[in-house]
Amino acid sequence: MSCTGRRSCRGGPPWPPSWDRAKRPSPERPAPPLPVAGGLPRGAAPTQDVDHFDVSKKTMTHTTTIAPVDQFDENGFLVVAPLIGQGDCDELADRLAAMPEETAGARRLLDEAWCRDLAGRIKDHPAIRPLLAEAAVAIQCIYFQKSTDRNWLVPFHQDLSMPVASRVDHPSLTGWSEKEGNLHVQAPVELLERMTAVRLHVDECGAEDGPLRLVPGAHRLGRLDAEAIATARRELGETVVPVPRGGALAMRPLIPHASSRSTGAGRRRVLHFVFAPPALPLGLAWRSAV
Ligand SMILES: O=C(O)CCC(=O)C(=O)O
Repeated sequence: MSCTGRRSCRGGPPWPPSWDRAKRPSPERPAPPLPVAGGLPRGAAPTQDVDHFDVSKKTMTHTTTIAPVDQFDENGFLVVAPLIGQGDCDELADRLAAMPEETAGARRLLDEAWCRDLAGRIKDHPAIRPLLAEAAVAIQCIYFQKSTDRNWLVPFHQDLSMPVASRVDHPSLTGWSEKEGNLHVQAPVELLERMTAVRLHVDECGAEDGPLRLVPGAHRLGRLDAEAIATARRELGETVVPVPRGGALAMRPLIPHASSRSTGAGRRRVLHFVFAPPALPLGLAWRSAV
């Protein structure tokens, strides 16, 4: 799912659209560490306190860490690892291997019963549920495969389009397009802010396997055109996000992201699920809602 004009997502406000809402980086405020979660139930305390006794110094230290759900809100992404087990990964790898080669890049995986089951499991996972909108549904699953034989890159963009059942003419609904026979429209920002993508990695994805690069915190800036994304990258920096096999990268569709070609020998297979609120405004309906 991506902005139709990847290199130029026009229509965004001029920079800085909501600079006061984003945290301005400074030399004293280095880029945040890569957020990794093991799981936090909905309603848990926003911070976690850890007491630690240092035997050699005979002193007690007290550390307060930011809860995963708050890291997700702040940075716009979170690595959840593991999300599924190694046996599950083997099963998924067999399933994907049995699919026609052209399925890679396909956007209609939710038509498959196994994929709908998997979407349900992901949605109910205790580390994922707090990152989703209330009563969220899976609206799309895209299969991405990258390897030395099938190598590609994606420049920085935001994911703005969503698959819907039928066309509704309304001045605030723009960017209508058809992808693989499915109608898509660019979602209003208020909806995009409540959507979550969960990218499940079937293979280990290291720095040389073409992982996503993200601009932490820039999901709070609304829709950005190419120039505003470039400014955000300069101001906020970018983070390369490796993900272990069976882990997932949860991210807001509005976070600017890119990925480079793979330079390694591995294969990077990803199932990219998109979760959204169940009801749509303006008389729209989801193409699929699981
Ligand atoms: O998987 C990737 O490397 C890129 C995916 C992407 O850009 C997208 O889902 O919009």
